[in-house]
Amino acid sequence: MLLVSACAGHPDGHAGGPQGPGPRQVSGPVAPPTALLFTGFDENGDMFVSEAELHAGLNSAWPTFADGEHSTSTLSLDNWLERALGSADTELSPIAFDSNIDSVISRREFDVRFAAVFERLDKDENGELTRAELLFTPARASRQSSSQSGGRAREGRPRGRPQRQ
Ligand SMILES: [Ca+2]
Ligand SMILES: [Ca+2]
Ligand SMILES: [Ca+2]
Repeated sequence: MLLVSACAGHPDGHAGGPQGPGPRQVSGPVAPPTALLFTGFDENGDMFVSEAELHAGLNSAWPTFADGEHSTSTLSLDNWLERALGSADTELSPIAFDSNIDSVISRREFDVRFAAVFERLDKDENGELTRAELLFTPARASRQSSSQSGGRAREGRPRGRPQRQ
């Protein structure tokens, strides 16, 4: 099934090539899906995302997808997250939001989850996110001990998109 396009044109055959199908090496910092969403909250354009801007952003986002004023279905949230993040994200998955596991996301659960993510990203704890704080520098291919940030013990995770399930 994967062979369908291989015989289409090119008699000189570009099959394979030196680069191969492996994952692309990323050497510099990258913006994770969360960063895409958070930078969009920077309403005054000063390149920082303050807590006030986060709340304002969540306030305006909520009615665009939620089924109700105070709660929403996980499906609606999931659809919105997909648009907002452009990719699945374990930290901002519907499951991560639903802290009481009732399959409904309350407005409070929504806010609490984002506040937690904001706090984690705000490394210097000054109440606003810089672009630098939103970036993520992938660990080198070599194994690194996670002694530095002391945060999540998730080393050995396969490269590529993070998935919990
Ligand atoms: Ca700002
Ligand atoms: Ca819930
Ligand atoms: Ca900060």
